[in-house]
Amino acid sequence: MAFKITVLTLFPELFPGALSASLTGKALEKGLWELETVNIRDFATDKHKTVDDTPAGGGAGMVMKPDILGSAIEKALHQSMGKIIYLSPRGKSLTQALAKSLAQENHLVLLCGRYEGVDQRVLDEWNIQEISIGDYVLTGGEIPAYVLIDACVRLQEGVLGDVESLNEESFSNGLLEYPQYTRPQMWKNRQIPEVLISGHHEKIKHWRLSESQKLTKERRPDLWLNYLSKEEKYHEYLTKI
Ligand code: 4GY
Repeated sequence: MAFKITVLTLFPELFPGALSASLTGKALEKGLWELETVNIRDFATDKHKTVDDTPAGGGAGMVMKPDILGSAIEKALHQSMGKIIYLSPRGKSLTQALAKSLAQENHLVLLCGRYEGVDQRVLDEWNIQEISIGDYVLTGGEIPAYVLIDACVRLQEGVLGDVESLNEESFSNGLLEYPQYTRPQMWKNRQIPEVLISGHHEKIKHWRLSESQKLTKERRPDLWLNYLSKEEKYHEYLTKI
């Protein structure tokens, strides 16, 4: 059964959007994943198609109405107990590990908020998991939905070619990617590092690992400490005494 994504949004025209290009687009055409959009506005019941209202207790902006969202969610869940996710800066961080776990679900239902967000009772009613793509505030959940979908779709079987699949190891080892080069060998007086044209595969492997470690140490001390504790703490300890 193909990996199914249902996006609940006020802007269904944004999908598949960027996801129709390249590997994710090819995979969609091949039926390796399935995309369904539900237009939240279709469930509005008044003649103005109202989907939002002012916040209880006062304050700026508008809140998405629970009754309308509830109908949209019930439609999305017809015949499938999909996992519902709300994209929000309050959520737990989207990591490669979380993407791997979500990629194993059969059906994800992604709720995209706008304005000040959705009525809390909707999140409580379905015990909806909140996921954040990072510590910044966007105008809606649609771009975070692209991000989550892309991260999960590329993990589906058959989406990446063999060559790209091998490369998958890189973030999974907890380190940042080593620098990549291609021809020409000399460009603007800059050479490709000698070792990479040596044809010496062991030396290349060692160079890449050490570049990955150096970059991770410099740029992402958080990842570096985690890497050390997982794979090297014991070794580090032995060499220091
Ligand atoms: N950051 N990670 C994010 C976001 C927009 C108003 C609630 C984020 O996931 N989502 O900034 N979302 C807001 C827009 C409703 C979500």
